[in-house]
Amino acid sequence: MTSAIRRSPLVATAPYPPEFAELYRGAGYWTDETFAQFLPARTERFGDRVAVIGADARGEQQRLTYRDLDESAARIATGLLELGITAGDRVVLQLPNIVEYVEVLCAVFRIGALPVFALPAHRSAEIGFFCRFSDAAAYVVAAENGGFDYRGLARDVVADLERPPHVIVAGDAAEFTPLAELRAHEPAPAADLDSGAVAFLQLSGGTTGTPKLIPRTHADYLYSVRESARICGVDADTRMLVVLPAAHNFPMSSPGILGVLHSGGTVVLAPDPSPDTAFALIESEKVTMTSLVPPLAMAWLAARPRSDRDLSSLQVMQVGGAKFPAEAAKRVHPELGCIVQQVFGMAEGLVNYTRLDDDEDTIVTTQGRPISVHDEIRVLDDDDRPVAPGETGHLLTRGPYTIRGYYAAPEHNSTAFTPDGFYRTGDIVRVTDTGYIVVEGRAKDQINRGGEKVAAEEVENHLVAHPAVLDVAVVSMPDQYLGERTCAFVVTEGEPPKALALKTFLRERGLAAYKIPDKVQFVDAFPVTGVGKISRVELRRALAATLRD
Ligand code: AMP
Ligand code: DBH
Repeated sequence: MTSAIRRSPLVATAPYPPEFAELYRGAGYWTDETFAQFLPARTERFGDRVAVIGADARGEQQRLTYRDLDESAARIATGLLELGITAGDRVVLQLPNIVEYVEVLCAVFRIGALPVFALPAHRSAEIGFFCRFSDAAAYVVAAENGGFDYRGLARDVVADLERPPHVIVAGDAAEFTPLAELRAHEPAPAADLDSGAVAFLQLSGGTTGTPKLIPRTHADYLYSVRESARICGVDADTRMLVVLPAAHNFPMSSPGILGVLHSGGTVVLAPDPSPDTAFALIESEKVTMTSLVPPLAMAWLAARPRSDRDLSSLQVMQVGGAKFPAEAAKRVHPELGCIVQQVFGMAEGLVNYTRLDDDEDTIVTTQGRPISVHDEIRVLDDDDRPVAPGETGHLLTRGPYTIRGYYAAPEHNSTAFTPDGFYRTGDIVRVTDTGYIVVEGRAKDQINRGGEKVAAEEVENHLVAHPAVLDVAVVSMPDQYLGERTCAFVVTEGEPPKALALKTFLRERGLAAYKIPDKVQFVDAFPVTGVGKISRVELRRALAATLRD
């Protein structure tokens, strides 16, 4: 076992200014509740109700009541403390949609440690970065999932780190610490924490060379969770199917797993996102609600005529993460029999919902309106001047649950936020006369692959490490199914390598599969303007335009 290492404390960058903290507390938005006490408090109210249904790491089907979940979390909490992991330490969580995800999440919260939310798709490049950058004390994985062995990934990650984290494994742990061992303890009490403190680090889809981590506080996130649950009609009778990766901000908090647990409802974890699996679970567990990205919603629409499953319990299908075209949104109610709710959100904060009782036109053609009257929305032109009402421009926002800065990224923060604390979302929007937001495009250098975000610069940095590559620009290309896919324009030294060789190169560098370019296009040189020099931003735009023609 790794010896206990004292981890550096988390330096909370860019906290909310005191006058705003006072405003949000005064309005009752921010309370004293923390994620350490969240589950114990719900267990007092909802003890015998079923909290989570799903498979465990060994593929056994589990149904945990609130009391079961709280008991597991409390025992695992002691196990974590015994390993030397304490309040404020960072714990990289990389678990698929299994019940252990919710147990470990609640255990980490209970001791006041900070989850860092990795996705199952991440590989050594991302996980190594999260561990190093957050100085993680622990890294939690499932032994194996979807044909991939996460213990092998853990070996690669640990071998590369100066201060390796404890590796904790759900399922067969090999040489690492089994999660089962952590459970074999007496329950730990819930930590007493300040609700204004950072509760976890969430991931941003990012636009920069390295991923950005998002510090969210107990008070700000719980406010968004409570209000989301209210807006989306979540209550103790809600049975939510979690199809998207559970650690993603959307299925976690909009209103997601946390919104359901807040309300005493039941979370049903889908082991895979296929319509067959989802339809079977909707029928057998009488699911009332789910959240999807547009390509999955399209797949459900396409699969419905072939399925005789009873989906009549499903009341609400939320769709977000990328723009859901109106033509598709229109089909949901007639073909699936449920209300569609558009969700335009970001892990940095701001979340917009169409309301369940909005008229059809609003639901189908807009991406919703903000959670809070204190969500401040600015739509600005390229020179940071407000556009005329209803005109299209850059969306900036500030509010009671939107961060004021990324974790430990002062330089990036100086451009990603205005001096008065507005977050530059990079989204191009217009606001309707009823205050609803319509997403019209994007200014940031990101590819949105059906809800999976890829930062152009991150992929470019990996590609230029190839010895034959002189220069590279990664851009989006339109795609019927995903909305967008990734294309890398590459200038090489001498004879270009095979596209496949470049993709293999990226995979071997440990980049998540969804970031590997869908297409590699070799060019002799990049287009230049009359001045002979163009910025990378313009270059990406020029190249993307050639794919659209
Ligand atoms: P992230 O900052 O990585 O959490 O990703 C949030 C981004 O996803 C937003 O800034 C948008 O670019 C995009 N996004 C999320 N939901 C929607 C939606 N419903 N329509 C269009 N874009 C969306
Ligand atoms: O795409 C997102 O990041 C997102 C979408 C919908 C999100 O973070 C959210 C809702 O909370």
